Amino acid sequence: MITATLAAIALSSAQADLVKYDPIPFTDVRIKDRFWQPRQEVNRTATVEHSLQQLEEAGNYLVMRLAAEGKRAGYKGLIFTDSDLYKVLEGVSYTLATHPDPKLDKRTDELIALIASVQMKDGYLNTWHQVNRPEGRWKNLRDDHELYCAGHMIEAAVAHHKATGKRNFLDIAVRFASLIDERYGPNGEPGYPGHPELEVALFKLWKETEDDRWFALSKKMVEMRGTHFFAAEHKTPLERYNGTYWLDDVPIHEHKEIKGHAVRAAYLLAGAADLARETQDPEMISMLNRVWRNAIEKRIFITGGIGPSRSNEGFTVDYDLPTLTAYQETCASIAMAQWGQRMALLFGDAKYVDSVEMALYNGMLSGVALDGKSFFYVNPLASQGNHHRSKWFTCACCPPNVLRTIASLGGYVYARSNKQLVVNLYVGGDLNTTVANEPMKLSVKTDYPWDGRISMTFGAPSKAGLRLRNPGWAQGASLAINGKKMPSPALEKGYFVLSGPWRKGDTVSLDLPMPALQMEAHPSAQDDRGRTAVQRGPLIYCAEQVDNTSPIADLVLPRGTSFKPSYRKDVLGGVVVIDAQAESVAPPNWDRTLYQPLKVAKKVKATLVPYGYWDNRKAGAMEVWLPLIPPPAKISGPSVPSTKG
Ligand code: FUB
Ligand code: ZN
Repeated sequence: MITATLAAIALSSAQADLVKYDPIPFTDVRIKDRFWQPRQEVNRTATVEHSLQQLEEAGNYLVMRLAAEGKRAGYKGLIFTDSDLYKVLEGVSYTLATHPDPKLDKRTDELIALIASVQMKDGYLNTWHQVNRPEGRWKNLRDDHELYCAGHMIEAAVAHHKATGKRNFLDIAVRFASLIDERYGPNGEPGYPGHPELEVALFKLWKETEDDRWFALSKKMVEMRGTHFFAAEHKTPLERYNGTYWLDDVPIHEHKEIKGHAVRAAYLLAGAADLARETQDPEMISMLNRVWRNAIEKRIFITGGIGPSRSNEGFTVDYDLPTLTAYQETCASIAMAQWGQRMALLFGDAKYVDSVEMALYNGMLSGVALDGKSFFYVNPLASQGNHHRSKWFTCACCPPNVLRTIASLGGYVYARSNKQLVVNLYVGGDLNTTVANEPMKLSVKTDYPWDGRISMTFGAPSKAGLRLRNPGWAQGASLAINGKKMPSPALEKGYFVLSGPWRKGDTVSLDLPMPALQMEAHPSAQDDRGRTAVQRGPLIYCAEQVDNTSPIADLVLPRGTSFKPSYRKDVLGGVVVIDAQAESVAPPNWDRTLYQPLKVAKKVKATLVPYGYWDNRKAGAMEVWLPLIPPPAKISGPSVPSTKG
């Protein structure tokens, strides 16, 4: 009895933690800075066209035509190829929302008409199955990605509806969702996607249409997970079933770690966070907290991405954070940002935004070249000079994911409660929205993340309070209102809390000191042991061969060395470069030598650039984690015999 009472108290305290901020849509945020604006511009003017062309070359339109014509041969692409087209259309819709473009709008409508022509009478739509194996429809939810593609279609359709007000895409999505609902909804048979994604998509569809069917369907998909449906589907005896890869190993409420396939895991957790926001299910809330802690304390790369291993595109064990072989799929960084964003809104705690920021400014950004036309799928933290971006991929999930994320980036910047504006990211530009049923106009001047000074000026009077994120990396932030320093501003859950009212022209200035920090990893992270990474603000830096005369492998960055950051217009389109006092120690040659004088380290300057910008110039080695002292030489040859016989 006492135990039950204690459990009830613990559960209701989980609910009490919920704050539930609402996101402010990216369409209310105009980005005008030196960091994101150029990226958004390239995204809109280069990546969109590039992607539409790559879809043509990859066969995405061809397979739509084949399916529309009822053809049964000639398919090109993977089983989830439709999702690439949908993600591109989602990204395109976001650009249409901020930059109306009649030509692009027409092209989009033509593609939507093509998609409509594929849809079967009952609402089904999946080119791979329609062409290759119509009889295999819904037979293998674990692997066949029908529900995953449906999810991406729904997200795209919602984005298109919001951007254009047209229903042409939304109607297709609703028809398909209705079919899925009839089959797998609350009154249907068991089943959930092998690759989560549909869960978050249905949530968006619910918000857009206010049709509760989509909420109930998403809820079922999240809550049923872990009932070993895939074992039943594949007739795998339970004693031989390991559902970890699909997060189907334990009931959803019981997860303790982030595990399995990285993108699947973070998309599912994002869906669970959406659901917990509505149901306030204390066990779901506890699970989210537990798994978040495991992710942040033991499994995330310093660059904000997740998933160390190529073999399962996902997780292995705690602290497995390799550098050269880090997988860190671009989609996984994006998925992490999506999950973190939902956690931040749900719990109203700035610590979640720290992770969102790291994922967006590092892991995600490295996924795309500065010209917006080539991409990383895998994002290692070290390279011997042979890892480069590609124009597209056979498995092309990452490029369109970057496209849609950059196009809608403004959506991560602000949130609101019924009486406060929450500033999560510091991005120069204008906010034009409503908070507490009043207009909220803010003009933000900053050179963040190159500089930590931010000045926010109200363009209209407002009674709303302000919550300004004090990033986890920022020590000694200072705040001023209309030039008058606030001696000790209140900090709550990582936010500086300021109350209104504000007059038009009032200015709040925040100064976040941004020294270059030498970071170290938990000693259990073997690959980072004895090494240091450099972080300045939210940016992780790396040494690239092109900037350095010493071979990258010989560079040593001693503890407490000095750093000189400077904005360099001529480097990578304009970035803050960090010059560091480093040493260079070439590995000794041990051929036929047992002893030799210790090599004297040469003092050298090492030049570091933001990780998100690497591999945009001459190919060469790259390293995020540099040694603090010369690492022991790798040796080959006979080892010392054991004295124990
Ligand atoms: O399975 C669809 C996508 O392809 C996943 O999200 C990526 O990891 C890649 O495997
Ligand atoms: Zn991907």
